[in-house]
Amino acid sequence: MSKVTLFIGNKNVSSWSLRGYLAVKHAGVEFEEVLIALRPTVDRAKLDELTPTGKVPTVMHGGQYVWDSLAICEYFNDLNPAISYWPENINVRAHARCVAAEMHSGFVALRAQMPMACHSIFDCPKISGDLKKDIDRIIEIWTDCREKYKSHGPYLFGRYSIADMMFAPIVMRFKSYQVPLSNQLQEYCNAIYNHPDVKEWVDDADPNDAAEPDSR
Ligand SMILES: N[C@@H](CCC(=O)N[C@@H](CS)C(=O)NCC(=O)O)C(=O)O
Repeated sequence: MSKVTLFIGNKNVSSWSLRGYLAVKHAGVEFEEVLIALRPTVDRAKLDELTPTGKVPTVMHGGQYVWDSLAICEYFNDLNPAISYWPENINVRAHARCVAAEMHSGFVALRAQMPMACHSIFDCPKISGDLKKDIDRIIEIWTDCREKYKSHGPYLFGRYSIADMMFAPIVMRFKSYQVPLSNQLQEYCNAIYNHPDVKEWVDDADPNDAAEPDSR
């Protein structure tokens, strides 16, 4: 396979980068990781020089740029037909694609008010308004998935999939902001924290990279 390079932001805070990283790691390929600083200040010159959109995650594979976390997930799924990235059954796969897309395009209040900071623990803020709507919807999605697919494994659709990659940064946020969850959902969160690829990301993350409410 030609060389894979993954451009990411600071691991403690760059939630979109985490999604791209999980997609590349799941493929089991060797890759070079290039950190572009978002903290303490954004290295705008490097972002603009090394990525087509000035954003991370971005992958460079051979001559091909792939930017945007969901496109990176789909690219590695296409490259590795023998590795499961989506559920096999077409209806379950449609469900998984819906919730992954919903995460990718939504939850703006949650992203702004509870920025990811893998190593930090904060007091739970007052959960009301749009933040409450976002959290309630995520709890609804996760509960529905776990009830339907729990007999197939510990992840949203039983086996680990792109849906889990998309929601992994939400699991991090729920831990940091101590969002109360049912036992069933706490078990799901534990499965994500204990996933080897997630653990490796968190272990590498620098706790000194601070979180700010800015929807990263
Ligand atoms: N929709 C994009 C979002 C990418 C994104 O906003 N990345 C943030 C870091 S987590 C970024 O590069 N920010 C730099 C900037 O906008 O200046 C994706 O899914 O990859």
